[in-house]
Amino acid sequence: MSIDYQQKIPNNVDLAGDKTLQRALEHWQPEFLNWWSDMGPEGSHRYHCYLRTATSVDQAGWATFGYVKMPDYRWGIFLNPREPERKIAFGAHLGEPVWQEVPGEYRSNLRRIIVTQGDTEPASVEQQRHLGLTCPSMYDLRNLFQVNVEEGRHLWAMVYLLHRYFGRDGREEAEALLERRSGDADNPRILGAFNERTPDWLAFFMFTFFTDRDGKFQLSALTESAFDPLARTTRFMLTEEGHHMFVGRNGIRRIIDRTAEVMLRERTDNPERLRALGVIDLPTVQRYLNFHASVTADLFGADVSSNAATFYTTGLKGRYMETRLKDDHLLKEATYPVLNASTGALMVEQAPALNALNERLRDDFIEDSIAGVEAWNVTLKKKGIDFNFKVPHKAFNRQIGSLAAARVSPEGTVMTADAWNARVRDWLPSAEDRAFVQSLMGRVVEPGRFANWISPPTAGINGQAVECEYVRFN
Ligand code: BYC
Repeated sequence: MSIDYQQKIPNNVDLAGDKTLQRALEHWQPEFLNWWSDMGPEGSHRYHCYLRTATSVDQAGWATFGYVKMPDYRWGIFLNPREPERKIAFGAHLGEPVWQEVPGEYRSNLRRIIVTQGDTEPASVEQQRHLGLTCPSMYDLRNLFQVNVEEGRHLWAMVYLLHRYFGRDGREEAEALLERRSGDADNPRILGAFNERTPDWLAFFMFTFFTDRDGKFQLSALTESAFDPLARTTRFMLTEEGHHMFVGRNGIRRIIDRTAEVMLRERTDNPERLRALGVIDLPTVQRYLNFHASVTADLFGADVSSNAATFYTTGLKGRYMETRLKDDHLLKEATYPVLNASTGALMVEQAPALNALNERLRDDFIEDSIAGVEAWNVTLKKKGIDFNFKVPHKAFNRQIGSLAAARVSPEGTVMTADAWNARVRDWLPSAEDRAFVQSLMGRVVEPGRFANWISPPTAGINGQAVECEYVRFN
């Protein structure tokens, strides 16, 4: 179904057929635009940017490219088409038709999941709002803006569900989504990683590599939901998420590529010398990686969680690739391994699989992250550079769940707090590391030019040249 862009709010949910809902969302729209003006990408309001906008959810139309004045981006509401025969794939309602309305008894849990998901979207825009001022190229600036507008659209996706299915409570929650602020002491965003700063482009690429990957796994789990409108909207969000992870994966690869080039030319791996030459030494990249991987691992919640068990049993949130898994989809008798560090060493314990669903999703995420990082190692190996990036052990630097009580090295050794603190500068970015990376951040915006610390991409966006004028400053 094609999307009607003549409407105030582009949508494929027949908003015009529900005047009350349409009015409520048209009331929220200016509040969203005010928030975007205050908290969206700094200085971007007059720019015209080469962006993709969804014009339909099918293959042909979901990515239409053209220049768009940034605040005029058409944030809209797009759900994947309904599959009339779709059945619930897990939990107590296994085999029953999926729900088109919210069952009263699950209302509060479902609202909580949707609010938590929705909260991450504006949070990430807030975290990234200053990055345009220090972009390494016009190509990267465009990618940042693409990510930002789509996170804005993902907020719209959750706000639609809140308004459409949760009445007054939903409308209040939709307003609160525009009131919380990333990092605010009094009214912070809900989840930890979304209150961290994203102060530089290395952090941005790590965020899009790891934290958007949490998005991939959480959204995938929600595409299995028995609440069909949530499943259909997250399915479409996932198509957009792919580009965000591409930005991270490719951004880091280009940083590594550039550093490797200078290492080979100068025949050195000395971090001080490399820094003096204006590129980011690989151990610093690894420390950023350790930080973002561990903060993102926390986003999956506690390793043993009764919430997770309830969400699954009641059909609200499934596992990654639920319908492809070959088991009973009830998990009443099953167990799943979790780690316990209380004895001073990491011990594997079997927990009830239902309670360990956060851990399972975290494990799926880690496996996917390792595969992504391996691709960077292949790049280095091809160049003959002996350096291996590693995803830290999942118990490293945790703040959520039972492992938060333990101090564990990136290799997985349990340590005393003193011993851990003595090594932390080797593992996590220090203030000096961050200051150094910050010192490289200057604004490069001439088409086709790139900052010294990053290689150009191998291809432009949507078949355009790398030198294309992706952003017109006007
Ligand atoms: N920080 O039983 P637990 C994305 C809280 S990213 C702070 O484990 P549960 C994106 C928890 O709320 C995807 N608090 O919780 C990426 C609970 O609090 P209460 C976002 C945390 O419910 C990039 C308590 O600790 N989507 O899309 O099983 C850019 C007990 O924990 C944290 C979702 O997350 C934390 N990290 O699991 C833009 C999906 N972790 O109730 C976008 C929706 C836990 O005791 N959310 N807590 O006060 C969920 O499914 C679940 O809420 C969670 C938590 C998996 C996050």
